[in-house]
Amino acid sequence: MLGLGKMGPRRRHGIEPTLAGVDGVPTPTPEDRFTFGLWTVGNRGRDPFGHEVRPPLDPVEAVHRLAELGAYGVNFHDDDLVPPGSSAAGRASILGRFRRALDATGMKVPMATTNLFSHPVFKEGAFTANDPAVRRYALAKTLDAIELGVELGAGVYVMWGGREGTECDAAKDVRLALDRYKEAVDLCCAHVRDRGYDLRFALEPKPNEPRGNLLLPTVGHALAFVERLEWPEMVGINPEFAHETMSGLSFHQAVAQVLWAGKLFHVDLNGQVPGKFDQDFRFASEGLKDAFHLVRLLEEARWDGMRHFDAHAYRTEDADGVWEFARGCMRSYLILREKARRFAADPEIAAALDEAMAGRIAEPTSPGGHAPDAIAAIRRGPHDPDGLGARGYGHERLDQLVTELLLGVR
Ligand code: GLT
Ligand code: MN
Ligand code: MN
Repeated sequence: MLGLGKMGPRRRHGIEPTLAGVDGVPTPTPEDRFTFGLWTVGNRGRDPFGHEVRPPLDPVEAVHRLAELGAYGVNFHDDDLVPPGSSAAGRASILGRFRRALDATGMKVPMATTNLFSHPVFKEGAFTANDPAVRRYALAKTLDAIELGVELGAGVYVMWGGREGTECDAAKDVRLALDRYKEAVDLCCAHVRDRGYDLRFALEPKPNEPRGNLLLPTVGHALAFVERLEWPEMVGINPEFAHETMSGLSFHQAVAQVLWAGKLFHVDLNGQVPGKFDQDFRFASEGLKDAFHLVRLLEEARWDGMRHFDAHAYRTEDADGVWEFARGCMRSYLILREKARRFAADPEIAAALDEAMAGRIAEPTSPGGHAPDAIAAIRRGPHDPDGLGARGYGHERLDQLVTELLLGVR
Protein backbone atom coordinates (compact mmCIF):
# COMPACT_ATOMS: atom_id res chain seq x y z
CA MET A 1 0.00 0.00 0.00
CA LEU A 2 1.17 3.46 -0.84
CA GLY A 3 -1.27 5.25 1.47
CA LEU A 4 -0.78 8.98 1.70
CA GLY A 5 -2.10 9.35 5.27
CA LYS A 6 1.26 9.73 6.97
CA MET A 7 2.34 12.80 5.08
CA GLY A 8 -0.98 14.49 4.46
CA PRO A 9 -1.96 16.41 1.36
CA ARG A 10 0.58 19.23 1.74
CA ARG A 11 2.92 19.95 -1.15
CA ARG A 12 6.50 18.98 -0.34
CA HIS A 13 9.63 19.81 -2.28
CA GLY A 14 7.81 20.61 -5.48
CA ILE A 15 6.17 17.20 -5.97
CA GLU A 16 2.39 17.27 -5.72
CA PRO A 17 0.71 14.43 -3.87
CA THR A 18 -1.98 12.76 -5.97
CA LEU A 19 -5.12 10.97 -4.89
CA ALA A 20 -4.55 7.29 -4.33
CA GLY A 21 -6.57 4.60 -6.13
CA VAL A 22 -8.02 1.59 -4.33
CA ASP A 23 -4.66 -0.11 -3.80
CA GLY A 24 -2.88 3.09 -2.77
CA VAL A 25 -1.44 3.71 -6.23
CA PRO A 26 -2.76 6.86 -7.93
CA THR A 27 -4.94 6.27 -10.96
CA PRO A 28 -3.42 7.78 -14.14
CA THR A 29 -5.18 10.87 -15.44
CA PRO A 30 -4.54 13.10 -18.48
CA GLU A 31 -2.88 15.63 -16.13
CA ASP A 32 -0.05 13.12 -15.72
CA ARG A 33 0.80 13.67 -19.42
CA PHE A 34 1.28 9.99 -20.30
CA THR A 35 1.46 9.17 -23.99
CA PHE A 36 2.06 6.04 -26.05
CA GLY A 37 3.01 5.55 -29.70
CA LEU A 38 0.59 3.74 -32.00
CA TRP A 39 3.65 1.58 -32.76
CA THR A 40 4.11 0.71 -29.07
CA VAL A 41 0.74 -0.75 -28.07
CA GLY A 42 0.42 -1.79 -31.73
CA ASN A 43 3.72 -3.71 -31.64
CA ARG A 44 3.01 -7.19 -32.98
CA GLY A 45 5.96 -8.94 -31.41
CA ARG A 46 8.04 -9.44 -34.53
CA ASP A 47 11.77 -9.79 -33.87
CA PRO A 48 14.78 -10.61 -36.08
CA PHE A 49 14.16 -14.34 -35.50
CA GLY A 50 10.41 -14.62 -35.31
CA HIS A 51 7.19 -13.55 -36.95
CA GLU A 52 4.36 -11.46 -35.56
CA VAL A 53 2.51 -13.06 -32.66
CA ARG A 54 -0.32 -10.53 -32.25
CA PRO A 55 -2.96 -9.31 -34.74
CA PRO A 56 -2.81 -5.72 -36.01
CA LEU A 57 -4.29 -3.16 -33.61
CA ASP A 58 -6.73 -0.63 -35.04
CA PRO A 59 -5.45 2.90 -34.16
CA VAL A 60 -9.01 3.83 -33.19
CA GLU A 61 -9.11 0.98 -30.66
CA ALA A 62 -5.71 2.09 -29.35
CA VAL A 63 -7.08 5.59 -28.75
CA HIS A 64 -10.13 4.28 -26.87
CA ARG A 65 -8.22 1.76 -24.75
CA LEU A 66 -5.49 4.23 -23.82
CA ALA A 67 -8.07 6.88 -22.93
CA GLU A 68 -9.82 4.38 -20.63
CA LEU A 69 -6.49 3.71 -18.93
CA GLY A 70 -5.96 7.43 -18.26
CA ALA A 71 -3.42 8.40 -20.94
CA TYR A 72 -3.19 11.94 -22.26
CA GLY A 73 -2.51 11.12 -25.87
CA VAL A 74 -1.07 9.04 -28.70
CA ASN A 75 1.81 9.67 -31.06
CA PHE A 76 2.48 8.12 -34.45
CA HIS A 77 4.72 7.78 -37.46
CA ASP A 78 3.08 8.78 -40.74
CA ASP A 79 2.90 5.09 -41.76
CA ASP A 80 1.45 3.92 -38.42
CA LEU A 81 -1.74 5.82 -39.10
CA VAL A 82 -1.98 5.94 -42.89
CA PRO A 83 -0.50 2.75 -44.40
CA PRO A 84 1.90 3.49 -47.27
CA GLY A 85 0.18 3.24 -50.63
CA SER A 86 -3.23 4.39 -49.34
CA SER A 87 -5.34 6.27 -51.88
CA ALA A 88 -6.38 9.86 -51.22
CA ALA A 89 -9.89 8.67 -50.34
CA GLY A 90 -8.50 5.93 -48.08
CA ARG A 91 -6.31 8.45 -46.31
CA ALA A 92 -9.22 10.84 -45.77
CA SER A 93 -11.40 8.10 -44.32
CA ILE A 94 -8.63 6.87 -41.97
CA LEU A 95 -8.01 10.41 -40.76
CA GLY A 96 -11.73 11.05 -40.29
CA ARG A 97 -12.19 7.94 -38.10
CA PHE A 98 -9.06 8.77 -36.13
CA ARG A 99 -10.15 12.33 -35.50
CA ARG A 100 -13.56 11.14 -34.34
CA ALA A 101 -11.86 8.82 -31.84
CA LEU A 102 -9.75 11.74 -30.58
CA ASP A 103 -12.81 13.96 -30.27
CA ALA A 104 -14.83 11.26 -28.51
CA THR A 105 -12.12 10.56 -25.94
CA GLY A 106 -10.39 13.93 -25.58
CA MET A 107 -7.09 12.24 -26.43
CA LYS A 108 -4.39 14.45 -27.95
CA VAL A 109 -1.60 13.94 -30.49
CA PRO A 110 1.25 15.91 -28.90
CA MET A 111 4.06 14.39 -30.99
CA ALA A 112 4.45 13.11 -34.53
CA THR A 113 7.28 11.56 -36.48
CA THR A 114 8.21 9.96 -39.81
CA ASN A 115 9.08 6.39 -40.61
CA LEU A 116 12.45 6.77 -42.36
CA PHE A 117 13.59 3.24 -41.61
CA SER A 118 11.22 0.49 -42.83
CA HIS A 119 11.19 0.84 -46.62
CA PRO A 120 14.20 -0.56 -48.55
CA VAL A 121 14.80 2.92 -50.01
CA PHE A 122 16.31 3.89 -46.64
CA LYS A 123 18.70 0.95 -46.31
CA GLU A 124 21.76 3.17 -46.85
CA GLY A 125 20.39 6.10 -44.86
CA ALA A 126 17.66 8.73 -45.16
CA PHE A 127 18.82 12.31 -44.45
CA THR A 128 22.42 11.07 -44.70
CA ALA A 129 22.11 8.59 -47.58
CA ASN A 130 24.92 8.99 -50.09
CA ASP A 131 22.37 9.20 -52.91
CA PRO A 132 20.81 12.70 -53.09
CA ALA A 133 17.63 11.20 -54.60
CA VAL A 134 17.08 9.15 -51.43
CA ARG A 135 17.74 12.22 -49.30
CA ARG A 136 15.22 14.29 -51.24
CA TYR A 137 12.59 11.53 -50.88
CA ALA A 138 13.26 11.32 -47.12
CA LEU A 139 12.83 15.06 -46.82
CA ALA A 140 9.60 15.10 -48.87
CA LYS A 141 8.17 12.27 -46.72
CA THR A 142 9.14 14.16 -43.58
CA LEU A 143 7.57 17.42 -44.73
CA ASP A 144 4.32 15.57 -45.53
CA ALA A 145 4.39 13.98 -42.08
CA ILE A 146 5.01 17.38 -40.49
CA GLU A 147 1.85 18.66 -42.21
CA LEU A 148 -0.13 15.68 -40.89
CA GLY A 149 1.28 16.13 -37.37
CA VAL A 150 0.46 19.83 -37.31
CA GLU A 151 -3.04 19.11 -38.63
CA LEU A 152 -3.62 16.84 -35.62
CA GLY A 153 -2.18 19.34 -33.15
CA ALA A 154 1.34 18.02 -32.56
CA GLY A 155 3.75 20.49 -30.95
CA VAL A 156 6.85 18.28 -31.08
CA TYR A 157 8.36 16.44 -34.00
CA VAL A 158 10.71 13.56 -33.15
CA MET A 159 13.60 12.71 -35.45
CA TRP A 160 15.02 9.26 -34.81
CA GLY A 161 17.67 8.50 -37.42
CA GLY A 162 17.31 4.74 -37.38
CA ARG A 163 19.06 4.26 -40.72
CA GLU A 164 21.57 7.12 -40.43
CA GLY A 165 24.74 5.15 -39.89
CA THR A 166 27.14 2.54 -41.20
CA GLU A 167 28.33 -1.00 -41.16
CA CYS A 168 30.94 -0.48 -43.89
CA ASP A 169 32.91 2.50 -42.58
CA ALA A 170 34.71 2.98 -45.92
CA ALA A 171 31.42 3.88 -47.60
CA LYS A 172 30.55 7.00 -45.60
CA ASP A 173 32.38 10.25 -44.94
CA VAL A 174 30.98 10.99 -41.50
CA ARG A 175 31.84 14.70 -41.56
CA LEU A 176 29.95 15.15 -44.81
CA ALA A 177 27.11 12.97 -43.55
CA LEU A 178 26.78 15.36 -40.61
CA ASP A 179 26.67 18.27 -43.06
CA ARG A 180 23.76 16.54 -44.81
CA TYR A 181 22.06 15.76 -41.47
CA LYS A 182 22.31 19.44 -40.54
CA GLU A 183 21.02 20.44 -43.97
CA ALA A 184 17.94 18.21 -43.58
CA VAL A 185 17.10 19.48 -40.08
CA ASP A 186 17.64 23.08 -41.22
CA LEU A 187 15.31 22.53 -44.20
CA CYS A 188 12.59 21.15 -41.90
CA CYS A 189 13.00 24.14 -39.59
CA ALA A 190 12.86 26.53 -42.56
CA HIS A 191 9.60 24.94 -43.71
CA VAL A 192 8.05 25.23 -40.24
CA ARG A 193 9.15 28.86 -39.96
CA ASP A 194 7.86 29.63 -43.41
CA ARG A 195 4.45 28.14 -42.55
CA GLY A 196 4.41 29.77 -39.13
CA TYR A 197 3.76 26.46 -37.33
CA ASP A 198 4.23 26.14 -33.60
CA LEU A 199 6.39 23.02 -33.85
CA ARG A 200 9.72 22.11 -32.32
CA PHE A 201 12.00 19.23 -33.24
CA ALA A 202 13.49 16.66 -30.88
CA LEU A 203 16.44 14.53 -32.01
CA GLU A 204 16.50 11.01 -30.57
CA PRO A 205 19.97 9.52 -30.07
CA LYS A 206 20.73 5.79 -30.23
CA PRO A 207 24.14 4.08 -30.39
CA ASN A 208 23.35 1.20 -32.77
CA GLU A 209 20.49 -0.97 -34.07
CA PRO A 210 19.35 -1.31 -36.72
CA ARG A 211 22.66 0.00 -38.17
CA GLY A 212 26.03 -1.20 -36.88
CA ASN A 213 26.84 2.35 -35.78
CA LEU A 214 24.34 5.19 -35.80
CA LEU A 215 25.09 8.89 -36.17
CA LEU A 216 24.22 11.04 -33.13
CA PRO A 217 24.74 7.95 -30.93
CA THR A 218 24.26 9.57 -27.50
CA VAL A 219 22.58 12.55 -25.89
CA GLY A 220 25.96 14.27 -25.73
CA HIS A 221 26.58 13.92 -29.47
CA ALA A 222 23.08 15.21 -30.23
CA LEU A 223 23.40 18.23 -27.92
CA ALA A 224 26.64 19.22 -29.62
CA PHE A 225 25.03 18.78 -33.06
CA VAL A 226 22.08 21.04 -32.19
CA GLU A 227 24.43 23.94 -31.50
CA ARG A 228 25.69 23.76 -35.12
CA LEU A 229 22.22 24.14 -36.63
CA GLU A 230 20.80 27.21 -38.31
CA TRP A 231 17.98 27.61 -35.76
CA PRO A 232 19.22 25.78 -32.65
CA GLU A 233 16.36 27.18 -30.57
CA MET A 234 13.90 25.10 -32.62
CA VAL A 235 15.68 21.82 -31.98
CA GLY A 236 16.03 19.85 -28.75
CA ILE A 237 16.46 16.27 -27.65
CA ASN A 238 14.22 13.23 -27.14
CA PRO A 239 16.37 11.02 -24.90
CA GLU A 240 15.32 7.36 -24.55
CA PHE A 241 15.99 5.29 -21.45
CA ALA A 242 16.89 2.18 -23.46
CA HIS A 243 19.24 3.99 -25.81
CA GLU A 244 21.49 5.67 -23.24
CA THR A 245 21.47 2.45 -21.20
CA MET A 246 22.61 0.49 -24.28
CA SER A 247 25.62 2.84 -24.34
CA GLY A 248 26.31 1.98 -20.70
CA LEU A 249 25.37 5.50 -19.61
CA SER A 250 23.20 6.76 -16.77
CA PHE A 251 19.87 7.84 -18.21
CA HIS A 252 18.89 10.24 -15.47
CA GLN A 253 22.28 11.89 -15.73
CA ALA A 254 21.80 12.31 -19.47
CA VAL A 255 18.35 13.79 -18.96
CA ALA A 256 19.70 16.11 -16.27
CA GLN A 257 22.22 17.51 -18.74
CA VAL A 258 19.53 17.92 -21.39
CA LEU A 259 17.38 19.80 -18.87
CA TRP A 260 20.38 21.90 -17.86
CA ALA A 261 20.83 22.84 -21.51
CA GLY A 262 17.11 23.75 -21.80
CA LYS A 263 16.72 21.05 -24.47
CA LEU A 264 14.35 18.48 -22.99
CA PHE A 265 11.58 18.67 -25.60
CA HIS A 266 10.33 15.09 -25.16
CA VAL A 267 11.33 11.88 -23.37
CA ASP A 268 11.04 8.18 -24.27
CA LEU A 269 10.54 6.00 -21.21
CA ASN A 270 11.05 2.24 -21.12
CA GLY A 271 13.15 -0.48 -19.47
CA GLN A 272 16.53 -1.76 -20.61
CA VAL A 273 19.45 -3.86 -19.37
CA PRO A 274 22.90 -2.50 -20.34
CA GLY A 275 24.77 -4.36 -23.05
CA LYS A 276 21.73 -5.93 -24.71
CA PHE A 277 19.70 -5.25 -27.86
CA ASP A 278 17.16 -2.40 -27.71
CA GLN A 279 14.67 -4.11 -25.43
CA ASP A 280 12.07 -1.34 -25.09
CA PHE A 281 10.59 -3.12 -22.07
CA ARG A 282 7.80 -1.79 -19.84
CA PHE A 283 8.95 1.35 -18.00
CA ALA A 284 10.92 0.56 -14.81
CA SER A 285 10.82 -3.20 -15.41
CA GLU A 286 14.62 -2.93 -15.62
CA GLY A 287 16.92 -0.18 -14.35
CA LEU A 288 14.63 0.55 -11.42
CA LYS A 289 16.98 2.82 -9.49
CA ASP A 290 17.83 4.88 -12.58
CA ALA A 291 14.08 5.08 -13.30
CA PHE A 292 13.46 6.34 -9.76
CA HIS A 293 16.10 9.06 -10.02
CA LEU A 294 14.73 10.01 -13.43
CA VAL A 295 11.19 10.43 -12.12
CA ARG A 296 12.52 12.40 -9.14
CA LEU A 297 14.43 14.63 -11.55
CA LEU A 298 11.50 15.27 -13.92
CA GLU A 299 9.10 15.95 -11.06
CA GLU A 300 11.43 18.17 -9.04
CA ALA A 301 12.27 20.12 -12.18
CA ARG A 302 8.50 20.48 -12.72
CA TRP A 303 9.11 19.50 -16.32
CA ASP A 304 5.83 19.96 -18.17
CA GLY A 305 6.49 17.81 -21.24
CA MET A 306 5.04 14.47 -22.27
CA ARG A 307 5.97 11.27 -20.43
CA HIS A 308 6.01 9.11 -23.54
CA PHE A 309 6.31 5.33 -23.22
CA ASP A 310 8.33 4.09 -26.18
CA ALA A 311 8.07 0.48 -25.17
CA HIS A 312 6.13 -2.64 -26.04
CA ALA A 313 4.75 -5.78 -24.46
CA TYR A 314 6.87 -8.92 -24.30
CA ARG A 315 6.54 -11.22 -27.29
CA THR A 316 4.92 -13.76 -24.98
CA GLU A 317 1.81 -11.59 -24.63
CA ASP A 318 -1.60 -11.65 -26.26
CA ALA A 319 -3.83 -8.57 -26.55
CA ASP A 320 -4.66 -8.58 -22.82
CA GLY A 321 -0.96 -8.54 -22.03
CA VAL A 322 -0.58 -5.40 -24.14
CA TRP A 323 -3.01 -3.47 -21.95
CA GLU A 324 -1.39 -4.87 -18.79
CA PHE A 325 1.88 -3.56 -20.20
CA ALA A 326 0.43 -0.09 -20.84
CA ARG A 327 -1.15 0.05 -17.38
CA GLY A 328 2.14 -1.11 -15.86
CA CYS A 329 4.18 1.69 -17.47
CA MET A 330 1.91 4.37 -16.01
CA ARG A 331 1.54 2.70 -12.59
CA SER A 332 5.29 2.36 -12.18
CA TYR A 333 5.78 6.03 -13.05
CA LEU A 334 3.15 7.07 -10.50
CA ILE A 335 4.55 4.75 -7.83
CA LEU A 336 8.02 6.19 -8.40
CA ARG A 337 6.57 9.68 -8.21
CA GLU A 338 5.15 8.86 -4.78
CA LYS A 339 8.51 7.37 -3.80
CA ALA A 340 10.19 10.61 -4.88
CA ARG A 341 7.82 12.53 -2.64
CA ARG A 342 8.65 10.24 0.26
CA PHE A 343 12.35 10.62 -0.46
CA ALA A 344 11.97 14.39 -0.12
CA ALA A 345 9.95 14.12 3.11
CA ASP A 346 11.94 11.41 4.93
CA PRO A 347 13.93 12.85 7.89
CA GLU A 348 16.53 10.06 7.86
CA ILE A 349 17.14 10.60 4.17
CA ALA A 350 17.38 14.34 4.82
CA ALA A 351 20.04 13.69 7.48
CA ALA A 352 21.96 11.40 5.13
CA LEU A 353 21.79 14.06 2.41
CA ASP A 354 23.26 16.57 4.87
CA GLU A 355 26.03 14.11 5.70
CA ALA A 356 26.71 13.81 1.94
CA MET A 357 26.71 17.64 1.74
CA ALA A 358 24.22 17.24 -1.11
CA GLY A 359 22.81 20.75 -0.66
CA ARG A 360 26.19 22.44 -0.77
CA ILE A 361 26.69 21.73 -4.47
CA ALA A 362 24.43 24.78 -4.91
CA GLU A 363 27.09 27.07 -3.40
CA PRO A 364 29.34 28.77 -5.95
CA THR A 365 32.97 27.61 -5.80
CA SER A 366 34.16 31.20 -5.99
CA PRO A 367 31.97 33.51 -3.88
CA GLY A 368 33.81 36.45 -5.45
CA GLY A 369 33.13 35.32 -9.02
CA HIS A 370 35.70 35.63 -11.80
CA ALA A 371 37.51 38.70 -10.45
CA PRO A 372 41.32 38.32 -10.30
CA ASP A 373 41.19 38.93 -6.51
CA ALA A 374 38.68 36.13 -6.06
CA ILE A 375 40.85 33.75 -8.10
CA ALA A 376 43.92 34.83 -6.11
CA ALA A 377 42.07 34.18 -2.85
CA ILE A 378 41.21 30.66 -3.99
CA ARG A 379 44.87 30.03 -4.86
CA ARG A 380 46.06 31.36 -1.48
CA GLY A 381 43.86 29.09 0.59
CA PRO A 382 44.36 27.90 3.25
CA HIS A 383 43.68 24.39 1.93
CA ASP A 384 43.57 21.18 3.91
CA PRO A 385 43.60 18.31 1.41
CA ASP A 386 44.52 15.67 4.02
CA GLY A 387 41.75 16.78 6.37
CA LEU A 388 39.22 16.96 3.54
CA GLY A 389 40.39 13.64 2.14
CA ALA A 390 39.94 11.89 5.48
CA ARG A 391 36.21 12.46 5.81
CA GLY A 392 33.49 9.99 4.82
CA TYR A 393 30.38 11.05 2.93
CA GLY A 394 27.92 8.45 4.21
CA HIS A 395 26.96 7.27 0.72
CA GLU A 396 26.56 3.66 1.85
CA ARG A 397 23.84 4.71 4.27
CA LEU A 398 22.20 7.12 1.81
CA ASP A 399 22.09 4.61 -1.02
CA GLN A 400 20.80 1.87 1.30
CA LEU A 401 18.00 4.21 2.38
CA VAL A 402 17.07 4.73 -1.29
CA THR A 403 17.23 0.97 -1.86
CA GLU A 404 14.97 0.35 1.14
CA LEU A 405 12.57 3.05 -0.01
CA LEU A 406 12.30 1.27 -3.35
CA LEU A 407 12.00 -2.13 -1.66
CA GLY A 408 8.96 -0.82 0.17
CA VAL A 409 10.15 -0.87 3.78
CA ARG A 410 10.21 2.90 4.25
C1 GLT B 1 11.27 3.14 -33.30
C2 GLT B 1 12.44 3.43 -32.40
C3 GLT B 1 12.11 4.40 -31.34
C4 GLT B 1 11.77 5.75 -31.87
C5 GLT B 1 10.54 5.74 -32.70
C6 GLT B 1 10.34 7.12 -33.30
S1 GLT B 1 10.53 4.53 -33.89
O1 GLT B 1 10.31 2.39 -32.61
O2 GLT B 1 12.87 2.20 -31.81
O3 GLT B 1 13.15 4.52 -30.40
O4 GLT B 1 11.50 6.59 -30.76
O5 GLT B 1 10.77 7.16 -34.61
MN1 MN C 1 14.35 1.88 -28.12
MN1 MN D 1 12.36 5.95 -28.89
